[in-house]
Amino acid sequence: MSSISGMEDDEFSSFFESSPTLKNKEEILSKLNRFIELNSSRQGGKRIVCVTSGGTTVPLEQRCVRYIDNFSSGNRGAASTENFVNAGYAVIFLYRRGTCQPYCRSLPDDPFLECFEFPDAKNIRVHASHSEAVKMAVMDQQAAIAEGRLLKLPFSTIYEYLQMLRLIATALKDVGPCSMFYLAAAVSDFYVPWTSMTEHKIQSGSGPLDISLAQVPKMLSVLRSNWAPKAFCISFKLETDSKILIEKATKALQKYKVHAVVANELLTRKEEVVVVSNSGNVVVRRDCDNPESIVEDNLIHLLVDRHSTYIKESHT
Ligand code: 9Z3
Repeated sequence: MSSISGMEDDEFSSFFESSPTLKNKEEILSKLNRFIELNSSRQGGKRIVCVTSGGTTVPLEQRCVRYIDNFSSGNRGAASTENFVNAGYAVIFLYRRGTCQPYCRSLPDDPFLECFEFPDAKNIRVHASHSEAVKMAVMDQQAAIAEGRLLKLPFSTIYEYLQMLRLIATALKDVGPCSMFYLAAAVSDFYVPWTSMTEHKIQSGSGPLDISLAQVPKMLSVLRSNWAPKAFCISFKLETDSKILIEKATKALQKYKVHAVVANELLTRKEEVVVVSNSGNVVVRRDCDNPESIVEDNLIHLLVDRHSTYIKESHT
């Protein structure tokens, strides 16, 4: 008889077997191992968090022209990464190419075009109005990377995302309870299996398009049961209908046995989230009196506390 996690393993094996191979797998692995080695050898042992950020794409053609996307600007992941680094964590930032990056919040949307000016043909300089923001962004990001506290790994497709997440989880296995997964990426629920995908661009001449999407195997189950069973694991639940949000988050908590589910509604996600866990639901808000404050400041504070308790309990 196959167990539930056995069935999930089978689903994942066939998902991975039919996935296009991850480009730069060896390079990613060597960066990851170096980063984890450096951080685990720090005095007192270092906490390492994998922050996922941005949406995964589902290609419709192997030589992809069209794809389905999942909404996420990457703001949550980027801001949370900064907060984790400030709290002393080493962060593996697994992000969708082109989405928000840590330390870039105060920069304009199009930094290259808006931040710089040419006093003459040979020189380029930062516009005075942006110089403080650019200085801070560059200094903070360079410091985090130079000190080995930030490793940035980009993905685009659901295939890349799941393969990279598995690599990270497997590499973090020995870090045990000191590792954390903070899964803020918006992950596709449905996809076109690579083997049944057309190679060339779909032609529009033959009328309406019918596509059949398969269900993406439930990554959370296998992450919890096999890939990183000792890690502290936080997942996210996004809904647009506030009436079902908490119920769906509670179901996810029970089903996947994660340590907490951060429930958020699309329209209010920057103002408040609800942390749903076995110890009850906690509403976390942005500090309204401070215009600089973001909800991630209070959220990461709470999760770091919970992680500390988890580490202590794991040692007893
Ligand atoms: C989230 O719920 C994130 O908080 C947001 C952040 C994507 C809303 P932004 O990137 O937004 O700052 O613009 N992420 C998880 C979304 C998701 O797809 N969750 C799945 C679900 O709700 C479970 S993995 O079913």
